Amino acid sequence: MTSASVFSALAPYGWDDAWADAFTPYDAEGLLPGRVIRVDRGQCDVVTADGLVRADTAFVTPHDPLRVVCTGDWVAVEPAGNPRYVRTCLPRRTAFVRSTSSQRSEGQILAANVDHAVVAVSLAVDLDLARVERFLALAWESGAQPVVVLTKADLVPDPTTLSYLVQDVETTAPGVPVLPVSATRGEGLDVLAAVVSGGTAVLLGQSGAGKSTLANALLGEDVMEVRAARDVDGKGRHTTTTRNLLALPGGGVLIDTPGLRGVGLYDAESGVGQVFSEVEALAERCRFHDCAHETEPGCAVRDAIEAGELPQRRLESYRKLLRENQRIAARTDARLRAEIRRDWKRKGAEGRAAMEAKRGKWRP
Ligand SMILES: Nc1nc2c(ncn2[C@@H]2O[C@H](COP(=O)(O)OP(=O)(O)OP(=O)(O)O)[C@@H](O)[C@H]2O)c(=O)[nH]1
Ligand SMILES: [Mg+2]
Ligand SMILES: [Zn+2]
Repeated sequence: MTSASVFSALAPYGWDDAWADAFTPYDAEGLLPGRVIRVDRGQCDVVTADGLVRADTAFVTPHDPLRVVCTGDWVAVEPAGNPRYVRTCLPRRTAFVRSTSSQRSEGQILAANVDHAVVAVSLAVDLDLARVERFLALAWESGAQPVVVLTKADLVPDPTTLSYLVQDVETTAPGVPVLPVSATRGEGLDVLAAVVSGGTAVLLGQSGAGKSTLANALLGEDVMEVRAARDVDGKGRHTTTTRNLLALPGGGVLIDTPGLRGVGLYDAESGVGQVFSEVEALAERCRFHDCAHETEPGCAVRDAIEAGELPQRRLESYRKLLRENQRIAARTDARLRAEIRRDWKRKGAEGRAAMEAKRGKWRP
């Protein structure tokens, strides 16, 4: 396969010179480059210059859940065989990771090599700013640029109300564009199409937020299944069940994901810092370096709250997410330490067995 034909086939999926460079050693082995568009129980669909290939991921299923093949990954696939195996996964540029549940400390990777994390928030239900902050912390942490889209803007016909809602989210999301959109009326879609045309975007948000409807609107055809209209928001079962990568006609790549009820933070300290950048900027002006913004004199954060410049809710939310992140980090540390101890024990046992075998004492 010539590199020109690989480029023309894969450029719509985000292939570029840097990926081609990273792939050089695998090219020499005769493997095919491709992008994972869906993962499903040990199998994945990979778009290659040869067309769509169903490949087995048994080769590249490590113990570390953050290194399992995921939608958006660039991989090297065997040119033939039944089944065909994914032989390696190229190092990721970015990765969106959440913790699997609040009880466990394992991370789950939701999408790889994403440039824009588009957080879909439905205007059909009350805004939950704390949830938006949580999504944004993980989005920043992933290395992608976050964008908030307020979906179903047609359900808020009063422009003043809509602009207040946008402002509320904007104060919650410093440095993040907030875009009201309506898939039914088309408002905001041109701006969103322009944003996502520059690379790979992932759509994230609660079930029923309208992610797949947006994906279809951007695609210009009904590729993704959409929930029945009477089953309006939230409660029902998820309509989208796998993460799907789609090449957009106007350029760019979109990953539609199943709705997330919530996202647990996973090692997201710098992401949290970015979501609350105005709080952290204020904190730098506190008299004490380790100010807890409680009763300390000369606290710039409390001053800003009293002056009405910083909502009290923001400070509380900031503290809550920082604490949650520390808990997760501590648990991850504890888990890693336990794994290391287990490893030592195993090595110790193996060493003893080997020695005893040498001395002729060991019985299998
Ligand atoms: N009024 C209005 N309804 C919309 C709009 N976009 C989506 N909806 C409706 O919202 C419902 C949910 O849309 P989906 O696109 O399936 O939501 P989703 O976020 O993909 O949901 P999951 O796949 O379960 O995560 C559907 O009934 C849509 O018709 C919009 O712009 N305006
Ligand atoms: Mg969907
Ligand atoms: Zn302070």
